[in-house]
Amino acid sequence: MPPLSTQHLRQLSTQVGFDLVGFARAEPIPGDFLLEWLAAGCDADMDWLGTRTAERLDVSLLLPGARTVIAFATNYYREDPRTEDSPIARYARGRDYHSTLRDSLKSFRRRLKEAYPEVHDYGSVDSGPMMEKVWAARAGLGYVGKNGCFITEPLGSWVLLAVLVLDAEVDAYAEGPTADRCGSCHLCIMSCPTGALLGQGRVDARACLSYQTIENRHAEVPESFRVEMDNLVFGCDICQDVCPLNRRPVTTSNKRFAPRAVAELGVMELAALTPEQYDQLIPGTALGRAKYDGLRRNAVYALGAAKRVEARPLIERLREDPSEAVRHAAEWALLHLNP
Ligand code: B12
Ligand code: SF4
Ligand code: SF4
Repeated sequence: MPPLSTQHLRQLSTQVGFDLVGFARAEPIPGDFLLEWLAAGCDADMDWLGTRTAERLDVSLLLPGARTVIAFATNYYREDPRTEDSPIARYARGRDYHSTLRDSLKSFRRRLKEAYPEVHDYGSVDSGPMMEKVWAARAGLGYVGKNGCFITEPLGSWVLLAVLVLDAEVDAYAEGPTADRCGSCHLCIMSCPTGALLGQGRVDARACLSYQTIENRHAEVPESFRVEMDNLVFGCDICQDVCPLNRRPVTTSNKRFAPRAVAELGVMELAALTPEQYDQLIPGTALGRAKYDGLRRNAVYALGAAKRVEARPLIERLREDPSEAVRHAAEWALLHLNP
């Protein structure tokens, strides 16, 4: 089969709503980045990251005869004065990005099938066994900054990634990551409140407040981290907010990223969320990953960390909450409110 035209694939990518697209040869990924990170325990308890490592490092195990990996990036930044102070990370304020990117990927695959019925593919958005930042780097969309995020020239790091493996060649491949623009800057490392950035883009998830507020919904958040959660309930954007390469964000026109009503709530309202409000506000967003009790636990920590004395009656009520995590958080927050 002759190589597929990257010009044509770029057109399809734009038609389905991706902002950036690039092409990499489907060569194995050197194991050291992932294996050393796992061996050091940086995955915390996200055990799924340590499974299927062979596939993560070699996409031909996911798609026999893999030749090309297409990497896509979608801008999610949206200026919105009503939600600028939201304690929810920017990427999670609108519709769940997984469904937004999956819908684009599905449309892309449909068009690909129509144009090239003999080509097979394997796609992934976030949860698949693929190292998306590595593929985005290889496909020439940008590079991994010291903040561990993937940084593009036109859109900074306010992008989400998706990848598609093909068993066909394309007519042009990227040369690899774009030039590292961090230089001697280390603002993100200095600003990370919990020391989770280890240098060279490595992130220790155990210390990252994104992990603690989203993935760690069972155990308590370590005490030394709780005090840093004063306006963080779901995810953390600190190391992106301080990055000079994010100083000129571009507002996306994709309405799916428009902040939803939940992003207008403050920490106090999130701590007081009722099950009915949860059912009304959360489905369709990414916030469901933290679950009802996880979100409220985080919000209660945040009230304690910010010493919000006006929240005392609410926190006292939450000491009797059916959720153990919320009760514990309330006990801690009350201690913290006391002078
Ligand atoms: C596990 C995970 C997390 C964990 C661990 C973070 C981490 N950096 O590993 C936690 C829960 C902490 C997390 C947090 C966040 N995440 Co996350 N996460 C992932 C996930 C599922 C896997 C990442 C992984 O494989 N890590 C293992 C390490 C070893 O690999 P790595 O991250 O790729 O980093 C190494 C390599 O890239 C290598 N490298 C760098 N350049 C190159 C070049 C080449 C050629 C090669 C070979 C290697 C190489 O060096 C890096 C350091 O060792 C990806 C989705 C996916 N399937 O890839 C999303 C993903 C990385 N997350 C994403 C987002 C949005 C976030 C948050 C911003 C959310 C938030 N606001 O709270 C934060 C950012 C935290 C941070 N500073 O990085 C986006 C990133 C978008 C972007 N622009 O970077 C992704 C890609 C999801 C998506 N589909 O868009 N996340
Ligand atoms: S997301 Fe927050 S806690 Fe995690 S590395 Fe960045 S600044 Fe640190
Ligand atoms: S803050 Fe500085 S060091 Fe960190 S990612 Fe941005 S440019 Fe690189």
